[in-house]
Amino acid sequence: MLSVSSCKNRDHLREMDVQFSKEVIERLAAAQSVAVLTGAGISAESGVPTFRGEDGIWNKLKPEELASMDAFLKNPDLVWQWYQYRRELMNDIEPNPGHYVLAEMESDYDDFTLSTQNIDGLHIRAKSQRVLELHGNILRNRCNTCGKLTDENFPGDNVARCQCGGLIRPDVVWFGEMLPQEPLYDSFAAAERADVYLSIGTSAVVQPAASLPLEAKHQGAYVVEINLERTEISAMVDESYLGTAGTLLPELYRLVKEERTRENKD
Ligand code: BJW
Ligand code: ZN
Repeated sequence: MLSVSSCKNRDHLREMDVQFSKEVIERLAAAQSVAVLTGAGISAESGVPTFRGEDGIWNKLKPEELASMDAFLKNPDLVWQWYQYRRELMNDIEPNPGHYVLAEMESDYDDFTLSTQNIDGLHIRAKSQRVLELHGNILRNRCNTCGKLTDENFPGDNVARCQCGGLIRPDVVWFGEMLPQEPLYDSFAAAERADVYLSIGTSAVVQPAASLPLEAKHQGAYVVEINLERTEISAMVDESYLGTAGTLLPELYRLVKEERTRENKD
């Protein structure tokens, strides 16, 4: 069993040795408002490749050549094929314990907000009721001309066309594009009122999502990061735990529930 120790601003180097601080457990047990930002790392254990880092897909491919409007207009079929390939990769994936524990937390807290940069829909499949998808969803498409959204699946390697004649594109947010207004607004509002903010499996380099944990910190939240490695924000958060989200997050929440039970008995 993991033991509890009080430690701040400390990286925990080996997952099996991770000791969650008394402070994070107590703060989560007492929190009225909790907000979370997830990134590709939380889905890595489900088999979805991350973008950056050791096994990141962008070690081999340049993002601006595929995830931008310029790229799409220059070579729509190539960009379409890239997304068809990634949709295929996602056919057989399932949520993992990291996704499931966030759905459980949502039902335990009165004020809980889950913002994700992921486009894989795994939080929804893990039964999180309200997921603020900041970068869209790869399972949806929309017309590049009239904007019509569709869940229709368009097979094939050539970009599909809308009834209006426009090109069909995945409903994801590319570089240089605005994030959807309402989820973005709600994410910042949640960061501002959070007692505890969790940043899980994100390299925290892509704006504006990467500003959420720091905004939370600025507004007084206790900010905790879980990631395989140190990130851009590790030095600025209250605690940074190194390890896999699918193991550490359920373990952390198990300790929080234990703490609640203890408090109720006292
Ligand atoms: C584990 C793990 C395990 C692994 N457990 N952990 C300079 C300053 C500020 C901003 C900019 C700037 N220059 C340009 C910008 C703007 C730009 C930006 O931020 N660029 C930066 C890269 C510099 N941002 C934008 O363009 C955004 N729009 C915008 O700003 O609009 C306003 C505007 C408009 C016009 C002009 C100017 C301003 C839009 C950003 C859209 C991002 N879209 C993508 C692609 C989506 C579609 C697709 O999938 O193809 O979204 S980019 C890609 O990165 C994807 C992700 O959601 C996003 C974030 O990545 P994430 O989730 O953090 O993944 P990774 O791979 O980076 O990290 C994974 C982490 O997990 C790693 O740290 C691992 O260690 C860890 N990990 N396994 C725990 N098991
Ligand atoms: Zn159209």
